[in-house]
Amino acid sequence: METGLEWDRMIVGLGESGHAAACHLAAAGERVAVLDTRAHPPRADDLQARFPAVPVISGDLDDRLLASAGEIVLSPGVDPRHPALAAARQRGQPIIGEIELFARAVTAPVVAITGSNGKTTVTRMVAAMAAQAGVNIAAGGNLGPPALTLLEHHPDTECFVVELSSFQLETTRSLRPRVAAVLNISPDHLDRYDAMEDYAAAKARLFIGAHHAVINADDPWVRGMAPTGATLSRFTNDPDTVADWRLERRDGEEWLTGNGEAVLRRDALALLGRHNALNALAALAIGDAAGFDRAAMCEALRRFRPLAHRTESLGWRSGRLWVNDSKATNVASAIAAVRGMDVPLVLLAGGAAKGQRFEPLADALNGVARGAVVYGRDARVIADALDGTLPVETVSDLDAAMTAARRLSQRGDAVLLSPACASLDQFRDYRARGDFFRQRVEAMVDG
Ligand code: UMA
Ligand code: ADP
Repeated sequence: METGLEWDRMIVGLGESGHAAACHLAAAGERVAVLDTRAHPPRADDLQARFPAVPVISGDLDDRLLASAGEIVLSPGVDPRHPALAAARQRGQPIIGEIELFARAVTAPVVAITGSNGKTTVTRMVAAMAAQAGVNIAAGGNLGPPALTLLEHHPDTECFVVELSSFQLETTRSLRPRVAAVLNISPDHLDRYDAMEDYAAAKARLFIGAHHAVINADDPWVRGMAPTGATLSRFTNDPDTVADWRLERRDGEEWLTGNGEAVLRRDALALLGRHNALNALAALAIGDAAGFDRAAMCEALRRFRPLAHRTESLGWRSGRLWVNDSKATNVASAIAAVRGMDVPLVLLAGGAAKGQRFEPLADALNGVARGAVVYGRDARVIADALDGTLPVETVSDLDAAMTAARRLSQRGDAVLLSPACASLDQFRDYRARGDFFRQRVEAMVDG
C-alpha cells in the first residue's frame, strides 16, 4: 500500500488481534506502527522480538498519530465511538479490523458464525462435523486463535470456520462468506452501543456478500436480516413456523429434521437444554450448506460433549447437581440454562450487569426455581428485579453465594451458576469464575 503518509497502517490495540494484524502486515513488508492505550500492552514483547522495526507506541489515541496512516486497523476491544476515531471517520480515513485483513487475504471458503449466544458451541460443532467428514478445516476467530493466525498456521486448509463478534463485524466489509449464520440476537454489550438497533446492525454485516445464509426463523431481529442475493436455510423450534431445519415431535420422539427428513433424535445429544438442541440444528443447517456428509455430521453431534463453562454438569455433590454455566454473561443465556434444567434449581447470578434488564430472568425462574442467590457489584439490580418472584439472598461474592445455595436448596435440586453478567468485577474472565466454582465443588465433602 503506497500512501505517501508516514505509515501504511496504524494498528490500534496490541492484544490478540492487534498482534496478529501487526505480524501479518509486517511480514508482507508494510510500514506499520502500533498504538495502545495500555502502559504494557499484552503482546508487545513478542511483537518486538519478531519484528523489532515495528514501533509500539503507548498512550492515548491521538489525532495527529492516527492521521499519519493510510488506514487504521482497530482492535475489537476499542470503542469506535472514541472522539479520535470519530474524527478519523470524519476526514474519510478508513477504519478496518483484523477480520477485514483476513477477508482480503483468504482464498479458501469461509464459514462464519455470529449471534448473541451459542457462537462458540456451534463453531465447535461445525468443526467437529468437518473433521468427522474428512474435510480439512481450521477454526477460530472470536473464540481464538485470531483468524489471521489461523491463516498463517494453516495456509493449505480447505475451509476456515470462524466465530465473529459484533465488535469484529463493525470493521469488516469484504468477507463474503460461503456460509454465514446468525444464531440469535438478544441484548448484550449495550454499554458499547447506543441502541439495540446498532448492535443488531453490526451482526447483520455478516451477510454482506454471503453466498448462503442460515437464519433463526424464530428470532424477529434475525428474520429481518435475511439477505437478498443469497440462498437461504432457516431453522426453527416452533411447529407453526415455515423453515427447512426443525426441532419437532414425530411418533412421540423429538427429532432434528432437515427438509422433511428425520436426521437425528434429540436424545442422541449429550447436552443439557433445548438451546443446545437448537445449536445442533443450526450446525446441521450450516454443515449441509457447506456440503458435509450428513452421516458424518450426525456422528459428530452424537460424540459432541459439553464445552467447559457452558451448561456443564459437574456432577452430584452433597445431594445437589452442580452446573457450571459461567459463560452465561447475559440475561438470554441464563434464561436458556434455567429452561434447560429438569429439576428444581437454585440460581447463582451476579457480577457486572452491563446495563441489562433482569425482569425476563424473573419470569423464567417463576415456578421452576426454589430460590436465587445474587452476588457481586450489581447484585442489587438483580435482586430488585427478582424480589417478589422467589426467595432471593444477596451476598458479597461467589464463595458466599455457594454456601447460601447449599442452605436454600434441597437434596435432588440443581445449583446452577449462570451469572447473566460479566465477571470482571471479581474475576479475570468467565473462565476464572467457572474454574473457581468447579474447584469449590470438587473440594466439597459429600454429605
Ligand atoms: N484495550 C485497551 N487499550 C487498547 C486496546 C485494548 O484498554 O489500546 C482493552 C480493551 O478495552 C479490552 C482489552 O484491552 O478490554 C482487550 O481488547 P483487544 O481488542 O486487545 O482484544 P484482543 O486481545 O485482540 O481479543 C479480541 C477479542 N476481545 C474482545 O473483543 C474484547 C477476543 O474475544 C478474541 O478471542 C480475540 O480478539 C481473537 O479474535 C474475547 C471476548 O471477550 C474472548 N469477546 C467478546 C465476547 O465474546 O463477548 C466480544
Ligand atoms: P458465545 O460464543 O456466543 O458466547 P457459547 O456457546 O460460548 O456462546 O455459550 C455462551 C452462553 O450461552 C452459555 O451460557 C451457554 O449455555 C448459552 N447458550 C449457548 N447456546 C445458546 C442459545 N442458542 N441460546 C441461548 N443461550 C445459549
